[in-house]
Amino acid sequence: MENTNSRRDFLKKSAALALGTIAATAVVNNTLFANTQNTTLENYLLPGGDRFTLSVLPYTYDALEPHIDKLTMEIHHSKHHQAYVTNLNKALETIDNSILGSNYTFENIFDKIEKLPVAIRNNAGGHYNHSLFWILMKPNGGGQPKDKLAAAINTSFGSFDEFKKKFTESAMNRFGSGWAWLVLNKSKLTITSTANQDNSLMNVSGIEIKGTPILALDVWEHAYYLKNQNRRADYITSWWNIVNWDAAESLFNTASK
Ligand code: MN3
Repeated sequence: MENTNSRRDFLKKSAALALGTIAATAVVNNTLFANTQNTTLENYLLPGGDRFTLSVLPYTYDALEPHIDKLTMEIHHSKHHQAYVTNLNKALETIDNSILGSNYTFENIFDKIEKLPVAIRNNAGGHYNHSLFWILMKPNGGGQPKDKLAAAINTSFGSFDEFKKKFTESAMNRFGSGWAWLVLNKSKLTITSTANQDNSLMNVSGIEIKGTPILALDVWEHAYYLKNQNRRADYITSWWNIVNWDAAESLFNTASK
């Protein structure tokens, strides 16, 4: 019992620490969930009590229609994402505490990922990546970023159209299942992609570009197959209409501080 209690205590502490370390989400707490019931970041992306938890989306399952259909959103969130959360919690029960110590934040998990079982790599990645993916979409999104992110994209890629073209190519060229990313590393914006549920925060070989995610696109078939079948290009075209540039801007501003 003592172990259980102390584990719960340190997870609570690590949740508080993570608020500072997963900088990407700090602003999200105050803005993106403002109109939802489940407004706390702790409920969304961090361990709740002694468990990671799946939070509700900041919009309804049909809110992204016609670009992403209701059934896809429902299965993607309530089945696929839930499975990553469930399996992450199971996998964390099996590990030697000397690896993560008392710090169960994503930052620490991703930093030690090479020493952890592959189930943690897949499921912590799955949980984190999807949590970002949801907040980086919104009804009536799309268009272009404004302010500092727009300027940084122009500096890095020449123009928004050139950025969009390169990001789309990266998402199209990811063979099999994975993600396309815009990441920030030392004030440099880069487009990259990762396989499976890997991401650019993971400290492990095979991650080409390290950095803080600013934009995330899931290109697993489960993200589009019901509506688009094999047509990934159509899904990506649709996705540009629902990108939440306010969220991306928040992530960029936090990461570039
Ligand atoms: Mn997915």
